[in-house]
Amino acid sequence: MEPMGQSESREGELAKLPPGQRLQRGWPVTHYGPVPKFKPDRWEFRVFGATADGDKRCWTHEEFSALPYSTVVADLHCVTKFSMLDAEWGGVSALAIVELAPPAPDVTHVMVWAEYGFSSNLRLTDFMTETAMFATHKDGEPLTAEHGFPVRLVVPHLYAWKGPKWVRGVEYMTADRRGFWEERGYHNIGDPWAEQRYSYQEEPGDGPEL
Ligand SMILES: Nc1nc2c(c(=O)[nH]1)N[C@H]1C(S)=C(S)[C@@H](COP(=O)(O)O)O[C@H]1N2
Ligand SMILES: [Mo]
Repeated sequence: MEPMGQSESREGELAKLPPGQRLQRGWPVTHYGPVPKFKPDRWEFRVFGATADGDKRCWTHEEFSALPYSTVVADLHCVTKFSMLDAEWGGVSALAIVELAPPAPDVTHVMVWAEYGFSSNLRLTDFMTETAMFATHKDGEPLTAEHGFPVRLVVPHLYAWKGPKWVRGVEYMTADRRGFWEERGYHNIGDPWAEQRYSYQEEPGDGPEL
């Protein structure tokens, strides 16, 4: 018998893995392209598109840092099949952003935009979940540059590509449009529990025509 440490049992950990995923110790860096350089005086976080009042919202880094801070403990599932469990993400919840910048009633999807034009689309219902978070911190420490400093999105119930690092804005949309990886063969919805990895698995209604 193995001694049970203070961390949870191996069985408990394995039960948290979506199908086809394996446990990852440590935190690898996974993304396409270079790590952007943070320029505090040029940085802003924008909410635009179909807002309720038609106006954009814009926060400087200082203003964004002063928004309500909360934490969520959640797992990260990469479609390349590793999962990192029990990260504590700190930052501004997606629900807080929606409250500060309400979408128009006919908004169905959001596009989350990051540096260099990286983007990911989400259904509004996936975006507006209690655990979706614009994270600035992990386990109490500010994010490092390669993990998305100053802000990355985490949407724990979807594959991790749905959470851009280096986020710069949110676009409210009244129709769905594919983001960066969704245009390049990845599933439009990306539920790891249903193993929605690739766009060829999509059912009618899961996404816009390819
Ligand atoms: N801007 C940007 N964000 C991104 C990606 C990317 O290519 N560009 N890759 C995603 C993928 S596929 C994963 S698995 C996670 C990895 O986050 P990590 O490097 O902090 O582990 O970032 C996501 N966010
Ligand atoms: Mo990934």
